[in-house]
Amino acid sequence: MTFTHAIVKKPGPNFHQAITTAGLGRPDFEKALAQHAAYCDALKQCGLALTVLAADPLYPDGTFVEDAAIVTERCAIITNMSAPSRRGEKAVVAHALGRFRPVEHLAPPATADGGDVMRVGDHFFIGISGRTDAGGARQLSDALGRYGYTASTVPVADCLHLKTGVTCVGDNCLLATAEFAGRAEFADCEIIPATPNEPAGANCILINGHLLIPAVCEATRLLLARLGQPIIEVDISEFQKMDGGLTCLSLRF
Ligand code: CIR
Repeated sequence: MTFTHAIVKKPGPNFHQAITTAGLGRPDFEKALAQHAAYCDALKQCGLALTVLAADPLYPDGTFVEDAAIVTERCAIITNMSAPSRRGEKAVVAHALGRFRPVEHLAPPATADGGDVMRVGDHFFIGISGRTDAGGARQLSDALGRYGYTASTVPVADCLHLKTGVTCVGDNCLLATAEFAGRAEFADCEIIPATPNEPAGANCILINGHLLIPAVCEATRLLLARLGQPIIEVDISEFQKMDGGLTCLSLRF
């Protein structure tokens, strides 16, 4: 599918107060801003027009805008994030998406994060994780079904979100960490096992024939080079300190 737009949100000065389990230290705010700008440039290089939301000090995790919504050609579904500190992030995202798509909302107390939703063709895999519960997955699945898509669930145990460990890198082709590589749920997909010593490398984004991959994942770059698509490396070290990856920094549609 061809994407034309992306929504991003700048990190704010209190970005270091975002949720993290990474143990990689405090992010450097100036560096995060520069990396965010370079990430935006990479999206533009893939042909996307950007809506850039302002940072909001109320939400240190707000830059991880992907978690607030699922966007398809036909609809946007606003999620209900499980982390209490993130629940208020969705209002500004819903408002921005309302310019482009009919907007649906998940009803609490069910929870879901966009990072748990991976699209492959017209099918959506929904991770049941520490962030997305069965009720959230059911509501997402029902809403997607109303717009003509199919969905199924995948248990997530070892990572924050489904897409932390598996992402779509080509037509029906997944780059997957060991947790997901042999899973029956993905039996109909071609699987490229991710490089074990570069777990962050599994979180890539395919945009209009370009592959965005995290910087300093040399083995992953070599692995994906065989797909023959242009590869753009983006350094997101400051976002990785707050458990973020490439996908979570934008909503693409
Ligand atoms: C969080 O824990 O919610 C954020 N610090 C990181 C969210 C990353 N989102 C994603 O991978 N989709």
